[in-house]
Amino acid sequence: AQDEGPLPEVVDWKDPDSTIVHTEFTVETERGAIGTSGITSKDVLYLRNNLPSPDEDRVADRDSWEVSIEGVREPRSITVGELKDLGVETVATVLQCSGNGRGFFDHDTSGSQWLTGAAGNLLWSGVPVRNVVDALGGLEDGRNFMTSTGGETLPEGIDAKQVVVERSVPVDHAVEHAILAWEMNGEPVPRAHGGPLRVIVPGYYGINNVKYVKRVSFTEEESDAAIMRTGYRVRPVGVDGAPDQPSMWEMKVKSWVTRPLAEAGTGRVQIHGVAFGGFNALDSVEVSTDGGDNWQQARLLGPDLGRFSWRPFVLSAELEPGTYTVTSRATDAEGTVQEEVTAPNHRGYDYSGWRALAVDVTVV
Ligand code: MSS
Repeated sequence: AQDEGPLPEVVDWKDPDSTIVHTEFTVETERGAIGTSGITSKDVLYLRNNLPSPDEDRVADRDSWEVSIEGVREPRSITVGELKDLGVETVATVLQCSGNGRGFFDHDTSGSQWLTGAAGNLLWSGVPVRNVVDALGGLEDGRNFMTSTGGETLPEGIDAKQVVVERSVPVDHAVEHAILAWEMNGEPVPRAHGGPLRVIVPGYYGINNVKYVKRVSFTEEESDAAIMRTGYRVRPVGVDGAPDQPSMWEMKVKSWVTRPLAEAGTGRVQIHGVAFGGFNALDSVEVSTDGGDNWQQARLLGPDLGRFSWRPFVLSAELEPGTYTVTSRATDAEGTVQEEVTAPNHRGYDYSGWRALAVDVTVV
């Protein structure tokens, strides 16, 4: 893929050689730029914005950023500074855009033609949502969802519901696992990635991880914002989005090879990649060098950073000169195996099929 322009201003500090600029709102990580240490550097992490990020001056005083907490018995606005005294947790999660892999579908899809690089694995620190709920008197009765609203300034003259980034997720999962994060990989969350405060919903697709969050409301119903009601719904090609279709919530089991991608020298070749269980923990990953006829168990690298993290893997293979179709296939802790082919869906969400994710490698 080729850059469609320079890096957008909000991420002009990223590494231009490790990223592919699709649009001013979408920047992808080069497939070979994912390393083997398990955590993705902010310098290569993908960007996906639905709206321009808030201006620098709105986020300059991070601790005074306010988020309104609603649907609890004692609702109120609370600053990041105050949240820091309610508790802290660190979680490693895969952040993956719903549309990651869209470019692998055979049917025409609108939206960025992401290949493998709308995904990263980050360490987030922040306060567990559960602590915030407890501090504000507990949930009001009958709350089924946690609905989070992004803090962007909305374009004028357009119905806010059509453009606002507002997402609902099942309340039980949120109370058990979600955090309100102010730190990413040991630094304040960069503005482009949701600083001063971002909702992190481990195991859920990127869209649910609302950036620069200004409101967290525990609601009876899902949000009626377009992005929730009709957007990010899995539906047959040609069918309109509707609330009764599956929402892009829980991620699937997935893996892909990151190296080598085209050529390798004869002899011992180290085949690298990343694998994750998505909503469930990862169990194992296999690698094939013959397009899926034969599989070998790969070795998981580095520390196990928990259920929602990805794991780099390596297979050391002895390869004679020739051409090899190299791919990987992950299995999650429930025994679900990464799919071979992903069925078409209208918006081209999460292509995870190992056959299309394969790379042809020539050993010379
Ligand atoms: N948030 C907000 N506030 N806004 C926007 O736009 N986007 C989404 C999430 N969140 C948004 C938010 C999406 S869609 C995604 S992926 C993510 O985010 C991304 O991230 P980063 O940091 O990478 O940029 Mo698809 O499913």
